[in-house]
Amino acid sequence: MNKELVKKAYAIAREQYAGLGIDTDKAIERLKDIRISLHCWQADDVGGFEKPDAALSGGGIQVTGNYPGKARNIPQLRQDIEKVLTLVPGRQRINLHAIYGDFQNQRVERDQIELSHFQSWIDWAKKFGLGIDFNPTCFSHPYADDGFTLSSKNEKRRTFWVEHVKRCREIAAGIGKQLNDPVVNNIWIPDGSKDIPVDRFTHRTILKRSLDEIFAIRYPEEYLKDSVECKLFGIGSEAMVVGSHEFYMGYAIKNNKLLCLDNGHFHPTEQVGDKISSILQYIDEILLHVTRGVRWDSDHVVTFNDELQLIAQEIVRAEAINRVHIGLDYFDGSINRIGAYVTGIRAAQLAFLFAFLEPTGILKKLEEEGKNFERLAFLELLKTKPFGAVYDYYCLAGNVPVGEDYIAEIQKYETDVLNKRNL
Ligand code: RNT
Ligand code: ZN
Repeated sequence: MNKELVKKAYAIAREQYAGLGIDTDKAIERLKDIRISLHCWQADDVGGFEKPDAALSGGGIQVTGNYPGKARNIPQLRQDIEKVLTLVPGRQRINLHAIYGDFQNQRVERDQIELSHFQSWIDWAKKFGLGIDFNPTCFSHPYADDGFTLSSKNEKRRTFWVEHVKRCREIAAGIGKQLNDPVVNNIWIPDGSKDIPVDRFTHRTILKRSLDEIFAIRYPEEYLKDSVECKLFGIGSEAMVVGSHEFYMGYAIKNNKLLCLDNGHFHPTEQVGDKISSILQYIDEILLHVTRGVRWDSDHVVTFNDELQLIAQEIVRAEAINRVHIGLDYFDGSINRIGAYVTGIRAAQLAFLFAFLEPTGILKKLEEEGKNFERLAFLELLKTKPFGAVYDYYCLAGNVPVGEDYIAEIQKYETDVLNKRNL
């Protein structure tokens, strides 16, 4: 993109927004503070680096597509993320799953993992100024093949998973200490049943007990933040998911935990954006798993759609940016995976920028005066204001490709790097 044109367009946008009482420079400053946690699992379809390979299974999640160039080892995955970082403005975080440890081609059972397996990630993250977040991996494992982990009635299996998650917390706290930056450790388990169960109650009682055991150890909040993620249904858990919204919301409120809201984990007509202002009345901080469901929890690449806009608007309107951690959670193996990352990250950033550029004061006043046509008209007009020019300028200032220029960069990476991986 022509730099002078980007600057000119920004100058006009700045004037237009100033007319609405919005300072675009300030909006860009606010956007700089938004750190997005990049889910490492988009680069390799949730494969990880365990030996032997943990084939995605027993997890209530599914990746489709077989686009060439998938990262097959840690150097490749890091190389991909490093590329991504050159194509998006701002500073980000990296979100690791336990199966992505640096196991040096050795078999390390999940109840044996240690901080040392993640040391090379910590060193790498430091080099790139990235924060880290973490996730226990309670799926893709023989002990998850009957669909139950932390809520299992099989005590041997249950204690195995309790130990795994305990170790993940210890690792996460260790990472947080080394980086001097809290790590969000998010617990999602696939537990549930395909067909109508008769004993939901006991599974939920067991899950509660497992979580109590896991959280019995306290770690300093400056190093670790614990989060729990609910789900409505998954593949193979259509009839009941043990860790439902009610379950985890109750648990998080009672035990002072973060609640993770994955916007693919609700009924398609529910809006996560609407839930935020309710949950924030009772819970200090939330974690977002930003995704895009198409008809179901399909985890398509995030786009700048109504759902994402509402989520960002509601956070900004509630002045709750400091209480929200933003992570991405999608996996599309049918397109260039680096392109999937960058498109989704940019969409998430754009949603927050759009929210920062809203004249909320004017809109609130109209609402309080009962001028609801005017409110609606205003909201519609905002959709065609030149926020794209502001985002382009942010990219220019951040020294990353502006607009469609990033597409060519990814095409080049595909030719130079990704396609060579298949030889
Ligand atoms: C699955 C959950 C969970 C996973 C990751 C890989 O439905 O959304 O967050 O996607 O842990
Ligand atoms: Zn999720």
